[in-house]
Amino acid sequence: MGFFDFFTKDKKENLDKGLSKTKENVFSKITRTIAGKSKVDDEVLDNLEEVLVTSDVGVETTLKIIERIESRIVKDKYVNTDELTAILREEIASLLADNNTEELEDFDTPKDKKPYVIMVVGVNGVGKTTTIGKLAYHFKKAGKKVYLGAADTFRAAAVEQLMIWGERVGVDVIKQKMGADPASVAFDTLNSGKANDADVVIIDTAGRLHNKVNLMNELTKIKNVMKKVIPDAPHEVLLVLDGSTGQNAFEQAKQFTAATEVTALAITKLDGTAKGGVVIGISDHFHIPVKYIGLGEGLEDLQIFRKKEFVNSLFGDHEEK
Ligand SMILES: Nc1nc2c(ncn2[C@@H]2O[C@H](COP(=O)(O)OP(=O)(O)OP(=O)(O)O)[C@@H](O)[C@H]2O)c(=O)[nH]1
Ligand SMILES: [Mg+2]
Repeated sequence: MGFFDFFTKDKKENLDKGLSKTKENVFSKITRTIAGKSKVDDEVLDNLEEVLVTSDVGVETTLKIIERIESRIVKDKYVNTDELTAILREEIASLLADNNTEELEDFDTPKDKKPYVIMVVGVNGVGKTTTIGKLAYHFKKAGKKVYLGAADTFRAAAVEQLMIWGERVGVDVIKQKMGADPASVAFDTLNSGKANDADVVIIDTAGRLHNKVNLMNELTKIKNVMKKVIPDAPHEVLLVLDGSTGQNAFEQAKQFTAATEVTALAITKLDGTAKGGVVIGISDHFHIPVKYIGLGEGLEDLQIFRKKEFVNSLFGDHEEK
């Protein structure tokens, strides 16, 4: 039985809706930039640079985009301001494609890794537990057996929150008492998952401990204990970032990836923010794939990040607003 998560009309609408604030923000700024101008000249480029930086794309990626547009102007001699968004869309898509990080086709896991163990990390409040609930839903929908581990034992409500998601989605949650050793919860979850033939095990972790060193040590300890059950676990360390914090999300990604091993990124809360441009900067900068984007609080509001669709949604169909 195959399940393919194609980019359907529903998903496109969900993506367009989720990114609408960012899109409005970018377009209104671009419109101002080219007002009364017919040709893309140095002044338009300077303003465009400012538009991208203030839309949270980040300086480094913005400069790469501007350079690409400059070479395009050199090649084509004259670039009309009408073509600017189409060119932006093409150049950003091709820039992101240059960063050859893997892109998921659907919610699937490698056949030779069963259970496939995902450890979810990130600072408090970024959307880890919510993302786990949505992931469990999507994996289950794809025919996978899912086990969740409530290894955020730091907060009383954290275990309960994961239990609620487990019930809502209809998957098993392994827990201990609040204050229990998170590594021990992870150990139990992997054991249960393994014994019950689970396809995916997802471990929730605390985002807030007494300090950052504690947090990193804790994550290392959880990882080491997992290996006692499944030697190559965790197969994925998913760092969750809150996209609505813009450049802060970028900085957090830098700090986290420097302090611990991260193999995938999820950027949440893109709905309701105008700072969605940060996804472009993060996807360009890090050689760690952005795998998922969060577009709301509902189960369906998690999408696999597809570079081209993302850029198309952000810079496409702007006339029909
Ligand atoms: N609008 C919106 N809200 C989201 C999204 N993802 C998470 N949230 C909300 O963000 C808040 C925090 O989410 P949690 O999943 O509890 O975050 P966490 O990282 O587990 O937090 P801690 O357990 O405290 O570390 C909740 O109110 C979620 O509903 C999203 O994609 N869009
Ligand atoms: Mg949580």
